[in-house]
Amino acid sequence: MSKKLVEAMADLDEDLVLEEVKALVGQKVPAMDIIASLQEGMGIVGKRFEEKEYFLSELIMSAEIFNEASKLLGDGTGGAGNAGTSKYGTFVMGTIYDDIHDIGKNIVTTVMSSNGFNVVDLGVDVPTAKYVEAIKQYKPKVIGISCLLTTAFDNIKECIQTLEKEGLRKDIKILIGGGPVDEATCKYVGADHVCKNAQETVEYSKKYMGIN
Ligand code: B12
Repeated sequence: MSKKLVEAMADLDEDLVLEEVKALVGQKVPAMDIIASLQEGMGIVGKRFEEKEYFLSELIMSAEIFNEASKLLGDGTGGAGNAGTSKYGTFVMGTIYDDIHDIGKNIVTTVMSSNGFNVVDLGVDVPTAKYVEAIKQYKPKVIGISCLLTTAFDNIKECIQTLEKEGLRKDIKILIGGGPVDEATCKYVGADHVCKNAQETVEYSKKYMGIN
């Protein structure tokens, strides 16, 4: 973890963030480690927002800085999937309805894609019907639901209950993730597993699909 990068991200010092990311890339620090520092900094931004030290404009700025920094990491973050060209099973991913946060979702989809999964990215604010449709169409082995808002936990729950009612739950694993999501959330919404980052998502999915 780069303390300098965490602090620069938390302080929304764009020049310093970009400078530090470039330096870390130059030192061959893995993209995932750089993302972990940026994510930690975003967590502090969130806390400052909660404490009313930061406002919505700062949240928006943090997302812009994160996206600029991600561009320096090449294939490590951002962007959509590669449906149809992969060697492993299909992973369908979206951010649950009423929630438009997509930075973490994009990192997970890109990392899954670059690890050989066939990724179908449904975008943000995804209604249950879209998950239902995608599962019927793409027959994924694993689906991911991203959620950054505690107020949207009930939406995940509703979505999973609907998948069960429609008989679509049997052969798939449902992963959830996003800042405030934890084991208790996983139990509450009825998901199979919670992942804290993209690498964990890759490892869990490979294990489930029997890939070494
Ligand atoms: C940036 C940001 C925004 C940006 C989002 C831009 C974008 N394009 O995504 C903007 C400005 C739009 C925004 C808006 C809002 N936000 Co906001 N936002 C954040 C902030 C600061 C960072 C989120 C982020 O991108 N983190 C970095 C990424 C990399 O981390 P991540 O998402 O957790 O993803 C990683 C893992 O969790 C995991 N992962 C993520 N998803 C998934 C899914 C699966 C399946 C798996 C396996 C893994 C996985 O892998 C990722 C990579 O490691 C957080 C603070 C925080 N602590 O998270 C608040 C935060 C989430 N926001 C919050 C709030 C309140 C809002 C608003 C309601 C504010 C408002 N008053 O309008 C709106 C809601 C809009 C909506 N309807 O969705 C609150 C939520 C509080 C709560 N209890 O629910 C937070 C926690 C801030 C706070 N502490 O108060 N926000």
